Amino acid sequence: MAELGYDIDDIYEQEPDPGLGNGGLGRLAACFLDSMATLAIPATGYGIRYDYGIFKQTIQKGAQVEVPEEWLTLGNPWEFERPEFTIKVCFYGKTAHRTDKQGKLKVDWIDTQDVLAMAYDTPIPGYHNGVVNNLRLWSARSSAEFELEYFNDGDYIKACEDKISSENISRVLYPSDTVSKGVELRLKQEYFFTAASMQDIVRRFKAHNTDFGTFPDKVAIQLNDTHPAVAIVELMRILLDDEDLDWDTAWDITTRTFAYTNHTMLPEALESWPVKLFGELLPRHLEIIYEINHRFMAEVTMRYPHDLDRPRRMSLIDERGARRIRMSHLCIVGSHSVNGVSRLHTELIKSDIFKDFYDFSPEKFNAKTNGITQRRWLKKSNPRLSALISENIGEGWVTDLTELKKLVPFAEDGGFLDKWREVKQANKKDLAAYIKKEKGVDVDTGSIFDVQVKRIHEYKRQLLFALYLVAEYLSIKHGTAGDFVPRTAIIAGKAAPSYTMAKLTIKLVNNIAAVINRDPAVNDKLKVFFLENYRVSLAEKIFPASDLSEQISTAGKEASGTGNMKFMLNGALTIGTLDGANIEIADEVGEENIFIFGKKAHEIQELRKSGYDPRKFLLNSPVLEEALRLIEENFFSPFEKGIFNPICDSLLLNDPFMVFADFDDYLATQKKVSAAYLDRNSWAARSVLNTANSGMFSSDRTVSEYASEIWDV
Ligand code: HTE
Repeated sequence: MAELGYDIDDIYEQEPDPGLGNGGLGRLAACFLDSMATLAIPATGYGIRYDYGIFKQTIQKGAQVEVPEEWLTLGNPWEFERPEFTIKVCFYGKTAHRTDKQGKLKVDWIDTQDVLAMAYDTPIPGYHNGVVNNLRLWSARSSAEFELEYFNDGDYIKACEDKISSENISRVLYPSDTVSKGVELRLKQEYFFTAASMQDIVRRFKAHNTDFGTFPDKVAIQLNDTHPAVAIVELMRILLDDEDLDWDTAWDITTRTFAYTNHTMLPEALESWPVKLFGELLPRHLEIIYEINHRFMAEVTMRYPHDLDRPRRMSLIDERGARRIRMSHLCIVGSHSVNGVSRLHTELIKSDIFKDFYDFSPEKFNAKTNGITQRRWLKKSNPRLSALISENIGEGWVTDLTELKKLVPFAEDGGFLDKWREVKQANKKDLAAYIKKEKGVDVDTGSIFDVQVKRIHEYKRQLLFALYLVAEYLSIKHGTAGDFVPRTAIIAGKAAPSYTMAKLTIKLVNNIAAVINRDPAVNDKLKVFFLENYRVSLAEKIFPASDLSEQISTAGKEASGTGNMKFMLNGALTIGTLDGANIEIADEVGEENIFIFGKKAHEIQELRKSGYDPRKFLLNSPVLEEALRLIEENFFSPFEKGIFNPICDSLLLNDPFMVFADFDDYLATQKKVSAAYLDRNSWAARSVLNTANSGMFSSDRTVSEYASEIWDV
């Protein structure tokens, strides 16, 4: 490359991220693909080949502006087009019932409008093991037959319009994380990739097998949340209508094939589709759902004959108001396994949102704590730390992360700790250079790099971090900060374009940053940066350079988190609530090496029940009171008076995420962090212990558990 006059690092920077997901859910799937290939598990990942993945975030006057990212326009060399695997997917139409020659009831789905699914394959190599798995993504193409009909009618323009609209199915990723938008195109996307994938799976099975009774022995399908839930119904349709099996046989095959992972309990994320919309788009599938529900309701009634409310609560159909199909209920009933993504999250789904189902079939429920791939999140993204680790304990950790335990004794080795700090320092210098390039501001690499990177959401409480930064700013201004330990606060993340409060949070952080970074009185002590367009390639620069990981969600809300694990692996210490996988991180690293604060999940529940009054907490916290007042009085918005009122009002009046309830404990814990950082050697030792104890958070461990406990592969 050098001979040709190219710098390989410039080339890397040109490479667009394939941003085909929103946040942790999609990234987890990517880590799983890496682990499945590395563990030599024969597996395929299925999804949509979006023309436009997650939008590119730009910041204008402190606010997020979304721009489409053209990741395919310069060509994508990592994929193979596979026109030979093009599949027809049907929509709309109606069902026709008849009796066949044997007198059996048969159903035909007729007068459909069809779209083609074109396969694009991206090879997923395992690590040094000769295994290559496949990620198969579907792209929508108009179907020739469907066009011809119109062309024959002589309506050329209508035919072209329909061609365009059918190809829109794979045009763009819906950009809200953990919020379900009930729009028809989204349901079309879900059925489109699901139906293509099911046909692909059945075709491959039939190439080598004739007896569908063995289907569950050959095939396991893991549903990544409810987005592909309709796959359960599609397999039933194939087995009943195409393969002529009877209901009980088809249902037994289906439930032994599917397993369901729930990734969140947030009510706004739980998918439900209006029966009317669903029935128009997929009339045959609605009939099958009714039959599944009919039989399931009979079972529930049989089990609890005197409990009239239970069938209503457990029904696949929500009958309150305009009827809707509950996709999570469909997944639970149609699967042999239901799992949560951390220990706490699993306990909560069993006792809360899915309690009735846990009572009904407790054997289905299990926990699979998330993990991350160390090949990307340490070996590739942090080459300096990787080299230091391998020099001392060998390279075994690359495929067995528990090997990192061998680092534990090094936490007491002064010479090693020096080298460990040099690595962190060099990584911080790299990130400082990036920030200087992006923002034009100098960064003190001796300061604590205090980082919160994730989607912007009220439950993740970026506002708690922002209020803390305002409070620190005030304490420096007042001269009450004592010997202040310098901090560089780094925040990044995308807001859903329609999520007003999240976008306003970005604006607030940027405005706070503008004031603080310009104020000479605090300059060598505190800096705040919002880094734009958070994505995997930016994350790879941030984790290796982080000292402190902010994992401050309202307890009970973050199902797991996976960023928390990436920080830990790279030697950052965590400040966090007892939420999601933070609890398991604390268990692994020991309470001396993590900064836990705030109300626990059950305390949050109790506070909610007894009536949370934010003002009570505000009255008892002069620091919080002053920080909030500064925002209210437009100190950070002198030219846009009142813009942050919605934030202040929400925190003050009815905040379901209880920011004020945890503020004082958070502030006190941040003071402990600063004090701890002053002792550079003991901080480095704790940093080593974080990396050393992160072994269980490898996605290799997670995937092995899925393989042996759910898939039996
Ligand atoms: C959880 C996160 C968890 C991650 O899955 C999440 N769930 C969703 N997105 C996430 O990042 C999600 C998105 C849309 C619909 C439903 C759920 O919030 C992987 O680490 O805590 O399990």
